[in-house]
Amino acid sequence: MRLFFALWPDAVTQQHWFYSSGPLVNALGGNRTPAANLHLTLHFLGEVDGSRVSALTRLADAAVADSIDLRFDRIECWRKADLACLRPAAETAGLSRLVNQLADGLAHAGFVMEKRQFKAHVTLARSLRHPQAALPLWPALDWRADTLALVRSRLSATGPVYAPVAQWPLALPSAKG
Ligand code: 2AM
Repeated sequence: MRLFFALWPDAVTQQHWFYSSGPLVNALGGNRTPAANLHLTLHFLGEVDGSRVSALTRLADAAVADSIDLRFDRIECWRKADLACLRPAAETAGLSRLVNQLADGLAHAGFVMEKRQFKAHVTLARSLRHPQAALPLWPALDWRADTLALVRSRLSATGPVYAPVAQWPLALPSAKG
């Protein structure tokens, strides 16, 4: 099955991102990501044998971290990937830590890692007809990411459908003693 690790927003957040970015994204003329598919990928794993899923859940158990505060303040168009995405205002130490912890766990468990450099983003649309330079998003979208998910991607007649197969709560920093 095709799997990836992601920070997974709740349905209300997905809807909020979808509708508040609508006017800007529609002007780019691409295929929009449905609200229910919006997420922030941490590690794309590709095809994984079902027998390896427990290794993934174990390494995520070990990597679980604090919740992560992000502020998305712009929409960027990435020419090479031909997509438009939400981008955070700044790199977040907590996010890099979680990405690195998962990377260590994946390497240790023998998973082949993606070569591309991690750049936090939420893909809003693909196949853009009118890409533009970065568009400021106002008001910015503040998000406390509190759920790490192992997500399955399946192809349907209308495009990919993403569904979390396992989730881990990220504790609030104050919840730690
Ligand atoms: P993207 O939005 O930047 O394309 C599911 O496909 C998720 O995994 C998407 O968020 C996608 O990122 C990410 N991903 C990373 N590498 C990928 C790859 N080689 N093929 C498909 N998706 C990939």
